[in-house]
Amino acid sequence: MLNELKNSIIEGNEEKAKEITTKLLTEGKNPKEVLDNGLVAGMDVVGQQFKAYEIYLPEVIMSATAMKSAMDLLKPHLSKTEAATMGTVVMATIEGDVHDIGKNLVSMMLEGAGFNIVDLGVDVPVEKIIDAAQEQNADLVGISALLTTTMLAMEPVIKMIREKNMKVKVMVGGAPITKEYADKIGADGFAPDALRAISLAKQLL
Ligand code: B1M
Repeated sequence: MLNELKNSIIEGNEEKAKEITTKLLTEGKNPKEVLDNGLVAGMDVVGQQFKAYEIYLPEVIMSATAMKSAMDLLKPHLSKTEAATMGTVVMATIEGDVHDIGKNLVSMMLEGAGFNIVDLGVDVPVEKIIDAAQEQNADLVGISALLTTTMLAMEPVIKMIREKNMKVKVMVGGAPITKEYADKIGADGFAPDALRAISLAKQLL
C-alpha cells in the first residue's frame, strides 16, 4: 500500500493520499515509514519529473497539496525528532510584500522533505524574522520577495543576522531574485524554484 501512497502523491490525488495514509495509520504502520517510503518517495519522483520538464508547476502544486494534507494526518503520529530530522526553517515573505503562493509552495515542499517549518506569513518585518529565528533556534531562514521594491528589504535581515553573529543560514528566492543579487546581499543561497529550494536547504544544513 506504500506504493499506492507514493503513486497518489505523484498523481497529485489529495483524497487518495489522505485515504491511504489514514488506512496505513489505522493498520499500525510505522509513521516514519509512511513518510519516507510513501510521501517523500512520491515527491522525489515529482521532483525528477519537474527537472526533466515532464510535468509543470500546476502538477507540482497538486502533488505538494496532496503531500501537505497527508502530512497533516501523519504529523501527530511522528515524534518531534522524527518530524524534524532535517532541521527548522523560518519562512517569510518580506515586509511590504503580500505574494505568498511561491513561498507556500516552498514551505510545503520543505515540510514534505522532512523539515520543520515555522511560516511567519506575508509582509513580515525584519525584526519579526530575527526574533522568530532566535526563539525557534532555527537552522535556516527562508525569505521570499516578488517585487523589485520589496526585495531590497531582504538585505537588512541578513545584515542583522550577521551583526548578531547568529549561526542560522539564509536562503532567498522569488521571481525577481537572482544568484547575483543573493550573493550581493550576502545570502547563503538562492533557489529559483521550490524543488531546488529543497536541494539547497539540504546542502546548506
Ligand atoms: Co503581483 N506582481 N502584485 N499579485 N503578481 C507580480 C509579482 C508582477 C511581476 C506582475 C507584473 O506586473 N507582471 C508585479 C511585480 C513587478 C515588479 O516588482 N517588478 C506585481 C505587482 C506589481 C503587484 C502589485 C503592486 C499590483 C498592484 O497592486 N498594483 C501588488 C503588490 C501587493 C504587495 O505585495 N504589496 C500585487 C498583488 C498581487 C495579488 C495579491 C493580486 C496576487 C498575489 C496573491 C498571493 O500571492 N496570495 C499577485 C500575483 C498572483 C502575481 C503574479 C501574477 C503571480 C505570482 C505567483 O504566485 N507566481 C506575478 C506575476 C508573475 O510572477 N508572473 C505578480 C507563481 C509562484 C509559484 O511563483 O512566486 O515566483 P513564484 O515562486 C516560485 C519561485 O520564485 C521560487 O519558488 C516558487 C515555486 O517554484 N520561490 C522561492 C519563491 N519564493 C522562494 C523562496 C525561496 C526559494 C525559492 O527560499 C526562501
